[in-house]
Amino acid sequence: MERLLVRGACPHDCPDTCGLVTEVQDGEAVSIRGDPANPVTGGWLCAKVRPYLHHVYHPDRLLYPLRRVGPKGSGQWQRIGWEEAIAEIAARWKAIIAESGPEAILPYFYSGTLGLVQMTVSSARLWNRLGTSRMERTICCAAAFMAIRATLGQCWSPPYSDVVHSKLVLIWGHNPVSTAPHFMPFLRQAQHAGCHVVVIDPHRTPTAAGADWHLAPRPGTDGALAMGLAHVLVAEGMHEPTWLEEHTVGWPLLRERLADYPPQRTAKITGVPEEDILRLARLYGTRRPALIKIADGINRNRNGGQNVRAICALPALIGQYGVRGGGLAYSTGDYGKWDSEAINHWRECPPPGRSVNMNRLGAALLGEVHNPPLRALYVFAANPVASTPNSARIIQGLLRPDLFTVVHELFLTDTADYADIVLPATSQLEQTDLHKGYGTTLLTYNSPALAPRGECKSNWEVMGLLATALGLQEPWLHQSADEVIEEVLHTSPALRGITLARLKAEGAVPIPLDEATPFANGRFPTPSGKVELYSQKLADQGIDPLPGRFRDDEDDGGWSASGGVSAATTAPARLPSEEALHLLTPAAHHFVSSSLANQAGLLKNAGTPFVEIHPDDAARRGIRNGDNVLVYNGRGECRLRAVLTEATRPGVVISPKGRWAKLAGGANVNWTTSDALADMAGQSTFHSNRVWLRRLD
Ligand SMILES: Nc1nc2c(c(=O)[nH]1)N[C@H]1C(S)=C(S)[C@@H](COP(=O)(O)OP(=O)(O)OC[C@H]3O[C@@H](n4cnc5c(=O)[nH]c(N)nc54)[C@H](O)[C@@H]3O)O[C@H]1N2
Ligand SMILES: Nc1nc2c(c(=O)[nH]1)N[C@H]1C(S)=C(S)[C@@H](COP(=O)(O)OP(=O)(O)OC[C@H]3O[C@@H](n4cnc5c(=O)[nH]c(N)nc54)[C@H](O)[C@@H]3O)O[C@H]1N2
Ligand code: SF4
Ligand SMILES: [Mo]
Repeated sequence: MERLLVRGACPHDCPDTCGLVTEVQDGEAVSIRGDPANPVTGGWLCAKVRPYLHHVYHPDRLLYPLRRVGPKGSGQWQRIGWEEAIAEIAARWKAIIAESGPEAILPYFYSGTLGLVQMTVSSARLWNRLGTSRMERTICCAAAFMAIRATLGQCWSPPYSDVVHSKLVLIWGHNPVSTAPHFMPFLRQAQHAGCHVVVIDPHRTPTAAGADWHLAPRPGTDGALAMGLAHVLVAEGMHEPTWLEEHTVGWPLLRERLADYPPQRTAKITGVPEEDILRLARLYGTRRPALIKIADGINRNRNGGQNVRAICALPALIGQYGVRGGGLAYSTGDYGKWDSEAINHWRECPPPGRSVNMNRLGAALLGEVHNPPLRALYVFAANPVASTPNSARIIQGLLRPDLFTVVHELFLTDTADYADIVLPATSQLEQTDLHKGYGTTLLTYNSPALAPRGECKSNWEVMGLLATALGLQEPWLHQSADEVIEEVLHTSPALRGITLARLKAEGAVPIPLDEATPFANGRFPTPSGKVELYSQKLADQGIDPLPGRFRDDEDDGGWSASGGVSAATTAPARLPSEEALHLLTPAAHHFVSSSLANQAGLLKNAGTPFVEIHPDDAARRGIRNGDNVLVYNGRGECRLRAVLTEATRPGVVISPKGRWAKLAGGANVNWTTSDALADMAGQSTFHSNRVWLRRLD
């Protein structure tokens, strides 16, 4: 009997990027566990990925290409061969390119895998070479990235383990118990050593429950809260004027704006009592090192960018950037950057195609994008019907008889249901890749542990087949996965000294960093070399160069959206806005977006799809604990079980993202979410969402 241990990397959209060790016997995976040699993974996997072999060997895995035979969305398929599938796609695309140009084709992808080969390069090279429309990757963290880069120059973050040096941690709009579990042991260690942990989140999450103090502001008001804290810091002389003078740009201007945020007014905007604002400011002004750890919850609303900008000002006010255990932790995404030319090969491609914002997929398919209209869609590593806002419009777009849709997937997802051709994808255990964590500073190689199941192929293999069928000979469209990795390592100055051989031998390899603590040398990679509280770069783009002025965050519930398509069939007519509730749809504990949300064991643990509602809000609507409720607005509706709890603020209801619509009565929360864009970077605004609730009999 042959027994092998194969090292890999978790491909999911999770900052931890765990190392995996798969035990393989006679070609079958028999166990999987966390790599004990990976310093972040520490030998354990989260609850979602521990049963990963059920995912790999799931009876519903797609194993062969399929062609639609019934009407779109009818679920009638015919098995076809790869040659036939690829020939048909190439023929359709060639005709579309000849008639309408390559921009009539849109690739749509996001976070099924975060690998260099199977995501980054697979979403670039072939599409660049063809000159198709480009997808703006804005569903998740675009506003936060733009805000942080504008302020600090780069998205750099300290390692998780540095939190043991913190004396105060503000976890702000982030739920690491679910979304960055390997941060938690370090946080607990810090708490044992006397670190004070404050969670700022409208929801009493498991992370909040384990903190010393939980503050629950109104959703979307974090920027005002940050301005209010800054106001108190200055009013009480707890700021660091010398540091501000030496290391920042725009402090006098920002200081003027703080006048708008005295505690009383801040309390009114945020719903946080005045005395709590004072207490938090005093805590932040006096307990150091003080770390602010944010994630993406706070950037998915209409003021997402400016909210993050305002929070970024706080560590500057008290001189905490560059201090071990202090500063800001968000993403390590800008460390160890891949060389862009190696990823894209732009120099050998036609001029880049136009951009299409991924959050506007439904609108784009329904005519917002024209000249030429979108005629072909190629979806891979994404499940937009379940995970992209305003799902009913997306489905309406996908039902267009003249749209040619290909979906490359492991499963027949809510999106694959509307494809013309479905292609079967390999799982992480069946493919080669390289992963750079966005919460860690490690590079982890993923060796394939198993032969592909059925006729599954990886994203990059399919790109090669399509290139051949389209007559594209460039060698960089036909490299093996290892050749892609070698090219990128070789050309990326930030990854000096890291070779494929080393990655294969060592598992997780640290990215070389100039400083152990970001900004320790006091220089910031902005145009001025300082923290840009005032950002000329933003001003040049027509964006307010200072934080502190926020848009009206009122979502109208989609009732009056121009061209709005409501799927709300059983809902009563529009209700008064006083009865609207603010719906937040954060991460589910047991799934990663909609990935893994078809695993029986995880579904059992997650329970019936639910919405948390404050008992006062429930009473006013005659809703009792356990009732089935209709959650609806002008965009659409879904059915959820009511959970009455004081874990949410009055006026705010909470239901996790990620459910497969077809396993949840035909719709999930994204039937209600808005496809309006935020104040920066075309960011999604999932959390600026007003809904109405009604008890179902
Ligand atoms: N288990 C699990 N892990 C995941 C994912 C998953 O789906 N499940 N998704 C992955 C992905 S794609 C991402 S981007 C990350 C996201 O990681 P996080 O950002 O940590 O996850 P979220 O749950 O989306 O948002 C965090 C918190 O923000 C809160 N929040 C929402 N709006 C506001 C607001 O206006 N102000 C404040 N202060 N808080 C607010 C929510 O209540 C939530 O508790 O997690 C990754 N990890
Ligand atoms: N309401 C609400 N919705 C949200 C959010 C929210 O906060 N609220 N958060 C948003 C965020 S942060 C994100 S990042 C997006 C994520 O949205 P998506 O990127 O669409 O992620 P998933 O829904 O997990 O879908 C990924 C799909 O990729 C498939 N897949 C996995 N690996 C591979 C592979 O190697 N090849 C191919 N071809 N397919 C693969 C999986 O089977 C899965 O169906 O969701 C967003 N949706
Ligand atoms: S989802 Fe995150 S915590 Fe879970 S195994 Fe993957 S990287 Fe680790
Ligand atoms: Mo995300």
